[in-house]
Amino acid sequence: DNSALGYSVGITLDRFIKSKQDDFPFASGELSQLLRDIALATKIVNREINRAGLSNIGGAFGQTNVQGEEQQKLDVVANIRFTRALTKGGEVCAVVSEEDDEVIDLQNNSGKYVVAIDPLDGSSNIDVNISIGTVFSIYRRVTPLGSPIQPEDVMQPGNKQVAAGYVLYGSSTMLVYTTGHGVNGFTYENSLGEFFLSHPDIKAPETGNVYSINEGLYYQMAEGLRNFVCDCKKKNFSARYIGSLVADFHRNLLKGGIYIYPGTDNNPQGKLRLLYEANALAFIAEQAGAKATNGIDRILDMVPTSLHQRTPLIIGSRDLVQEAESFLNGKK
Ligand code: AHM
Ligand code: MG
Repeated sequence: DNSALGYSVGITLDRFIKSKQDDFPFASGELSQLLRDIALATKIVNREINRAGLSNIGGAFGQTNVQGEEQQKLDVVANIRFTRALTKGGEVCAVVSEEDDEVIDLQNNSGKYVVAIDPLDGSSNIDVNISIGTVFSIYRRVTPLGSPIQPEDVMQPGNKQVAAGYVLYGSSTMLVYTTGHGVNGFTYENSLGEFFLSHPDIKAPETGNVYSINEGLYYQMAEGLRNFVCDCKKKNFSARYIGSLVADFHRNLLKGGIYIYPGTDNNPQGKLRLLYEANALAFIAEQAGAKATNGIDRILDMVPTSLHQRTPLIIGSRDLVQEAESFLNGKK
């Protein structure tokens, strides 16, 4: 029962977005519409994911297309679905996607917003029926409406995000997002085809006893982080690592814990991407009272220098992130 929080029970995502829009009568409603566009694409992608295991026997289900072509990979399908929704919606002028080397210029110079997206994250888990996710960031363009998009429209630091969210395709499908006024989570009801507010005003625990890191990288990471990992073990923390960023992040956000993707000897900037992975989750983390750093700087203050730039990521419960930073910087 959410009534104590001022929400009626059973509020749908559409209604929730509308109720927030009503707080800003002079706003144009384009951001609200953009969020709805993303939610609709999410439902389509969710349907494709649910069918994924059937794709090899697709012929029997009429799923091979008329040309008899092989099914496209799910991450490619998700990319097409999201870019199509963003193109048709009309609020967006440019998209940065993990699946595309270059910025996608939607040739819509009246679009106010720029979207950075990882349409389907957790590639190693896609084929094996394990939780995967979508991550997105929304920025307002900085150059004048009506003019062609410029690099500065897409290369904005995370602290300029106007909204960010993720979708977790897990045992249930959830959409979690922020517009800078707290974090709210919605769970998908399959038979009704609707997201319902299930996790209003998410607040992350200040600490926790879960650490999430690919320990296979142990001998390649900084000594300070190794010491932090050892400290977690000494404290009898639980190790939990799905290998899908959204799923690992979501668990730690709700239950308390820390996720680390470190820089390594071979990859000093780690693996994760600043523009469409780290920034969105950092914004959500901070809005929920958690923290995100690259070990030196706040993620949200990093000024991007390239589209697909990587960054080490330490994210999660406030106290644990501070602790990891102290170890990393040799203060412990
Ligand atoms: P991807 O964009 O190729 O899917 O890679 C990102 C994923 C994250 O979801 C996950 O946290 C990380 O890679 C896992 O990497 P590793 O297998 O090196 O631990
Ligand atoms: Mg990814």
